[in-house]
Amino acid sequence: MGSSAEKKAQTPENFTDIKIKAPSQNSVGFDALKSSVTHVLKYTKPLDAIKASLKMNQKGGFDCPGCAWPDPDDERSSIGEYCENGIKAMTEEMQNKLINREFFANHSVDELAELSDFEIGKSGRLSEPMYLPEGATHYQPISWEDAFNKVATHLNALENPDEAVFYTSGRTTNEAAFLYQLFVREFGTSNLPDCSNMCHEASGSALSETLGIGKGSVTLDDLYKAELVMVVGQNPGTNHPRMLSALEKCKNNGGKIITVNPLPEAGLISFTNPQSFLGLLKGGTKLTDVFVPITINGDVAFFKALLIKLLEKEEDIGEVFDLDFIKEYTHGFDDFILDLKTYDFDECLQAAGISEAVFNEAFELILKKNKIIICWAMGLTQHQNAVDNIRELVNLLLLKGSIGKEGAGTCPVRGHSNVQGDRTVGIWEAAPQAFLDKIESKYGFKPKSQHGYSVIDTVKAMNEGKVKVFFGMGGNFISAVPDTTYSAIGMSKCDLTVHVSTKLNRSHLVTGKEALILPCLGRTEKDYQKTGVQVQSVENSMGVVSSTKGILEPCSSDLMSEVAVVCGIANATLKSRTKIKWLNYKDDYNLVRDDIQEVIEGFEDYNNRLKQPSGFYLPNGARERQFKTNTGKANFSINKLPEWTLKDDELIMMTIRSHDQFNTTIYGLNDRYRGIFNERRIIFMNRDDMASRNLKDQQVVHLQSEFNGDIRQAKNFKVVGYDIPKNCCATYFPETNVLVPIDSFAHTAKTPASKSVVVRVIANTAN
Ligand SMILES: Nc1nc2c(c(=O)[nH]1)N[C@H]1C(S)=C(S)[C@@H](COP(=O)(O)OP(=O)(O)OC[C@H]3O[C@@H](n4cnc5c(=O)[nH]c(N)nc54)[C@H](O)[C@@H]3O)O[C@H]1N2
Ligand SMILES: Nc1nc2c(c(=O)[nH]1)N[C@H]1C(S)=C(S)[C@@H](COP(=O)(O)OP(=O)(O)OC[C@H]3O[C@@H](n4cnc5c(=O)[nH]c(N)nc54)[C@H](O)[C@@H]3O)O[C@H]1N2
Ligand code: SF4
Ligand SMILES: [Mo]
Repeated sequence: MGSSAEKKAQTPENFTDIKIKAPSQNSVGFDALKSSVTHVLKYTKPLDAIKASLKMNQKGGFDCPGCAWPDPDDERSSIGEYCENGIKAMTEEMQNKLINREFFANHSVDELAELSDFEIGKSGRLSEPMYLPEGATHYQPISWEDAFNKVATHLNALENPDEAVFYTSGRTTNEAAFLYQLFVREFGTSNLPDCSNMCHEASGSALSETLGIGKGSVTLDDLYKAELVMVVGQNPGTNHPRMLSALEKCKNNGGKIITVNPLPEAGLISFTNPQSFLGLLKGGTKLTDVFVPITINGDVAFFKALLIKLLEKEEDIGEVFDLDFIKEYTHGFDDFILDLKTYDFDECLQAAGISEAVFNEAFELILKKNKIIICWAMGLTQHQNAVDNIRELVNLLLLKGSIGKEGAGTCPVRGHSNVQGDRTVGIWEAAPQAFLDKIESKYGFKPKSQHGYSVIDTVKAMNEGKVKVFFGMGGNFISAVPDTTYSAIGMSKCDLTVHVSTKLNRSHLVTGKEALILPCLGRTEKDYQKTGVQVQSVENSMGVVSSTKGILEPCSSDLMSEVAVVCGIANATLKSRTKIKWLNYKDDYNLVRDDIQEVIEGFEDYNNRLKQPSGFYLPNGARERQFKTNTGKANFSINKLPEWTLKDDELIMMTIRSHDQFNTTIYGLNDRYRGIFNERRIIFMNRDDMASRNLKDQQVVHLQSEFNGDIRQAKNFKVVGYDIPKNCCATYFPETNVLVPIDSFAHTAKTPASKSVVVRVIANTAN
């Protein structure tokens, strides 16, 4: 009998010898160049890396496998359109080591599970399909055909198609994602959870309701032209580094920046553009004009305080609100104002945890500006009241008429490089009926209308024994989802777990009774099919669809493209009952795009328009002031302050990314900007909170979270005194996912509340 699923799902609790320095005041510059070069030399063939980097994010090249930040529409830098973390994402995929049958013969699943996520990732690229039979300790090789038949046999043996779940992570291209959801719907379920459920789902939900489109409204050009950009709950210096160049351009054009974050993140305070020689000499541009050190989940309170004061000024002196816009384009203004008047400014300020002086500085910047962009990411979406957070910032934009005009609007900054595109082409457990009707009329089968499982629903259904087959198209489900122990128990109840992956990860080790690893091509690699090397497409955070084409030879001849995997499995599973010629698509991806253009609005002439060097914009109603909401107008909304009652010994914890990881892929053990080196098991704490608990720097503690009476525990973290508001603390994801309660999620959007986990810090008396 091997280790339990719960144990295998845990990251090891040992320390790696921490070094601490003062946090940086500046981002990028020479250190970033140094870090990328070190990475390239250590893990790849440097010549390939240079060749690939010159094609990354270039017209006709491949799309960076990192985040979803857009590329400029017009000119692209010839030195390179990428950042330090783009290079790391690329080199992670291009590793010079391969994982093959010998590797798996030499290492049992239990043994691999004892490695850290960093070590697992550095084992190399998956290079051939592998199978873990029931009761076996080691994975063994399997042919592609047998693997497809195994999946088909399991799927066809289910009593009900809803006993299968098909997860997607956001790297999957439009072509693969469209076919995947088509297969799943023809198979008979809408169980299509995706990483978006844990990410920007709350943004989609709030924006659809208020502005009629679940995506942001701005373009890159708008950012350059904004008078004011607010960056709220986002750490672009690490997670969307090239956004800093856009912010720099905005500043050079006279724009101002307000940053709202519990942490003074280096990237936002000041930035040295590595592609600007002058910038390197000058030592950087100061980006943030006003830093608002908000308490975790204090955002509704902060925005309300702003709204209250704006209303006062409007009533006093006028010309603060855009009354013409409000009259012509919005709904619910009077009710919104009535409700706003019931709130007390001082209470809001206190709940936001900021001083009146800081508030006034931010307020003065906002008061006179009419071209405002608000950017946000996980700091707003991963709370129980995440949808309120976003609806409240929309209220501010509506009062200012800051939507649907140049230099103004909403900018939810998306995570994975094609997470937005996946949703556009139908990866959605709650797809709109109009989309399902289109599928029916095109393909002649009736997709299930009833909504399927989201991520949270999936984990619960697994635990209830309702899921027999889990299929993951990319991603690392077990490490990404909340409540690791509970989730691992659920996963182990499945009969078959399947992962289409480029790299080994913990989800391959926490399995159902049987498991399959299906290795696929990455973005950088050429996708050879019958009609030649295939082009695919992706959509970035600003709704631009562009092509991506790999340029390197595949790292192994036994890899398949995601498209080919979907076609193979669909063909093996649906056999004669399908209405679709699955195998044709894999020979020629143009055929997939022909279908997409028939089913999804905005993709007219897809194949031709994809040839345009910068791609094409998808339609966006909010950008045109056409609000496709239930009222036909942009809706004001009424949002309450969250109610927090922390007990004396409790803190609110946010689980965040270090500078050296891409989600669950750990590039290295440093968090350079925050001054942490060679350690991930740390907790950032306010020094007063440390003093009141008698905790010293680097002291070892255990963390406990309590939710609805259940206690969850994570052992061994080193305390790091940091510039973070009182009663707040921060740890890295995924080490502390074990503490995030499965039932703590955003109302209506079900995004896990992984930025507001109530914890107790318990000194380890053994040290
Ligand atoms: N290099 C790299 N790039 C990435 C990723 C990666 O892991 N590594 N991940 C990708 C993905 S999938 C995503 S979704 C994005 C994530 O991008 P981010 O959302 O920037 O990532 P997080 O580290 O989760 O950071 C959240 C930020 O919100 C702040 N914050 C936390 N709670 C609150 C709050 O209550 N209020 C406010 N105002 N701020 C708060 C934190 O201090 C932190 O600065 O990045 C994408 N890009
Ligand atoms: N506590 C806490 N939990 C979180 C978050 C948080 O902030 N805090 N953030 C959440 C967010 S925003 C997100 S998006 C999720 C991320 O959840 P996921 O998307 O599931 O996780 P990743 O770590 O991005 O997935 C990495 C794996 O994807 C595979 N992969 C990489 N490239 C490709 C490819 O091109 N094709 C295929 N098929 N596979 C590939 C590799 O095998 C790699 O191991 O995690 C969420 N979980
Ligand atoms: S900003 Fe994001 S998409 Fe652009 S190069 Fe960096 S990681 Fe890649
Ligand atoms: Mo994400």
